[in-house]
Amino acid sequence: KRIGIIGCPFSKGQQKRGPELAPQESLDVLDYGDVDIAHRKYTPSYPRNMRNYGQIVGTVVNLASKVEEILKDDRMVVTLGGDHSVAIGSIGAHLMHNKDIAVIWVDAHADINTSLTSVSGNIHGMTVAVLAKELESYWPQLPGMEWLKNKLSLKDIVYIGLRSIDPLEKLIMSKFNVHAYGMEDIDRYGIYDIVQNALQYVDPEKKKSYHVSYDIDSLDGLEAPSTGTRGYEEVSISFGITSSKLVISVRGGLSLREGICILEEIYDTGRLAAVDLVELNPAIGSEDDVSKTVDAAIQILKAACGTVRKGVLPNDAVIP
Ligand code: DIR
Ligand code: MN
Ligand code: MN
Ligand code: MN
Repeated sequence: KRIGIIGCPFSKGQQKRGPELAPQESLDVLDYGDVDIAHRKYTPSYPRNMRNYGQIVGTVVNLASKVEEILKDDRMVVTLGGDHSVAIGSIGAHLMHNKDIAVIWVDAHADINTSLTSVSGNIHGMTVAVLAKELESYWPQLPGMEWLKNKLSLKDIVYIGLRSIDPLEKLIMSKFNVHAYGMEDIDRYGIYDIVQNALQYVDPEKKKSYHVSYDIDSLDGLEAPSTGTRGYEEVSISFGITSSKLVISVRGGLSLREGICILEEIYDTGRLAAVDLVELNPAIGSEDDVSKTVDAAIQILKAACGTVRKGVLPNDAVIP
């Protein structure tokens, strides 16, 4: 298995890992370095309600050309974020390389807001909508995104692990019949069956090139505490005549084992071409929290690279 690894330390601090992803000698991992982060500020036609648009446009273009280079070298691409906006670049490049892709979006969130539906203005919550062919007419002009010619059809994406969706995101998903498995579906059917169903839905002919976009906040906060938005939710509480809004973290995310299972099963298809690992934020939490979260990310990436938990036989060895 040949792998190309690329760092895109956009906005949330740098995550550069490489050697620890090569647990088996059969792995050939090449580090393609880090993407240049753009510092372009204001563009005349800066779209409204899209924070840091100029930097994001500049960065994803740089990332896209690296990702294309790795795919051309016939390696599986591992993109280490960075926040989830980097998937505009990685998935955009995958689509340029091969139009026939299937995206498995593992996340607490759907990231399918447009600039007009987003409450936060954070572009990491808009990534899927930027990429989606069906949503093109719902956007204003997006200068600098013209390179994104082959868009993703919403039929070619499936979500796993959702637990925090904005009402207008839900409206978009139901209008376009976007296939999604929430935490309750995983409770009901178990992660193994959910993954098999997801793959059957998104790639019935078993020929697509898979792109897994893995947001670490899909994991429960106990497993991966160092991330920016662990499925945040606003609740109103009232005390007599006064009421106030409180932002709470939505508990009840994926276990690490469920996360590992998703990648193991997709690896088993033999067609996993690209993985993004995003939203790991070492600036959040204690040192312990950070190392726990990094460990979780590494286990997930190892599964994506074909690690078998019950072990593999060494080549031509005999028991001494
Ligand atoms: C919310 C939160 N839906 C937003 N989204 C994300 O800001 O659009 N948090 N992705 O990680
Ligand atoms: Mn996300
Ligand atoms: Mn998320
Ligand atoms: Mn398996």
